[in-house]
Amino acid sequence: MTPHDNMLLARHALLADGWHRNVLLAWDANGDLTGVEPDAAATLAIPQADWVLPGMVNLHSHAFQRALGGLTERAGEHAQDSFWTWRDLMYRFANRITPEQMEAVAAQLYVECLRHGYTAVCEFHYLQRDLDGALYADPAETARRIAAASRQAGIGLTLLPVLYAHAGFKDAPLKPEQRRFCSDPDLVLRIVDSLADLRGPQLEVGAAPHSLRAVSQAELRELVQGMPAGRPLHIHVAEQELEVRQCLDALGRRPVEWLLEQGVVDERWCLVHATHLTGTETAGLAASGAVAGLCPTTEANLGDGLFPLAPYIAAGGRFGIGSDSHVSQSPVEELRWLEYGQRLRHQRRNVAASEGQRDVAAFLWQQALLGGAQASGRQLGVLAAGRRADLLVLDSHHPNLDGAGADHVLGRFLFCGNDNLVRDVLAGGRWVVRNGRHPDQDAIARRYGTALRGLRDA
Ligand code: NGQ
Ligand code: ZN
Repeated sequence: MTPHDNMLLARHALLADGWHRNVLLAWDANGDLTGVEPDAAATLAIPQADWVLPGMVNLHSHAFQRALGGLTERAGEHAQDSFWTWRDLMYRFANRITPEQMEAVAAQLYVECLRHGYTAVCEFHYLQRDLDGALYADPAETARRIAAASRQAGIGLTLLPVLYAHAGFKDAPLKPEQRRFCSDPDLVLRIVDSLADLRGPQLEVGAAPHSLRAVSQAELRELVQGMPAGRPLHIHVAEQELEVRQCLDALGRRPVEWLLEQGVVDERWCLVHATHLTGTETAGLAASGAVAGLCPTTEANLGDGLFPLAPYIAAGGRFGIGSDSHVSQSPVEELRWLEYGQRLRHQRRNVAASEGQRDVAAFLWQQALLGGAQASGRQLGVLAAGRRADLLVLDSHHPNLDGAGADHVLGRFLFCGNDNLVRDVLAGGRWVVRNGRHPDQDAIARRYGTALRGLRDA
């Protein structure tokens, strides 16, 4: 290590209150920022960069689904395709993948995420049992595979073992094709406990009741009460209208309405999708302090619907982004489509903004950072001393950024073209992408290719 390997002078860096000039960034061997000083003097020996911003958090991932990307885009011959017909195909795939293949697929995904500007991911991990539905000798076997993949890639991880106990409301028993997901609160809490050795600056462990479809009221309570204090809790909710109708029928309330009434939802929580909300639910979710986990490309791909972003922002609601099924691995695409969905819906422009922040790209990036950081349960999302050293250097020589001023650089980054403008990525104080390349991307891609061929022939 040369003396200045843990420093960077950013000619422009995006801090919590906007762009600052000549920001000297320093971090320690643990991967935490130790100094963030604007208006520093340039020293020749310190590496410099033009545009530096905090790395994005991907707050919702099912890593194994990366291997299904592009394979479910053919219209069925009988029923109209929907979220539910996609889910059948996804289940078939989920019932073939081995732990080795899961690790290879996740490593590939995480490298792609890093290369596009995500420096942390929350893994909503429900494929926990063997192909025949038995527990692995170590019940945390597949969770450890995900953690191993995150280490190979160098991405920060929030690992969320999932409670999945029913096929639907009214305690419907699991279907045979859901045998690999089967868990109860006790098992999830045991897995969480057994993963304690993995916790550290780059890895946190939370838990996730899968959805109100998959978890009863008593099971939800038992899991929440059994979790160590302060750990993140994520849940899928109100993604499809059928789910809302079934919830009304079974529980007499809409999903988010019911969940808020339980009196447990607070800042530890991330409500993933939360697509179908009444005005009262929108205000209630915003007031709870929880994060809405929005996954625009997957929600579009699966035909979910559009989140009521404008009233949610007006109510001060917190949100972040996730790539969920991984039809995209780019935060640019998620944020762009989050905004575009709203423009198409309302026939307006520049929806995601506030009184204090009228620059849509800056609003989206900063808000998704805050929400993502909160949902991750880790110290990140802001370039400030004590937070993780997770940052991106944009390619200032690309024509889209050439001559850009601070007032337009994020607009150009999010709303112009499809080249990847992320040039270098530092995650947890390590340069994991340099000049667009991850040092192990070829070996990881080879293992991914082997896994895919194995899955195809299985
Ligand atoms: C999942 N995906 O857990 O992978 C779900 C499908 C379900 C999304 N919700 C399974 N996008 O919801 O039952
Ligand atoms: Zn999901």
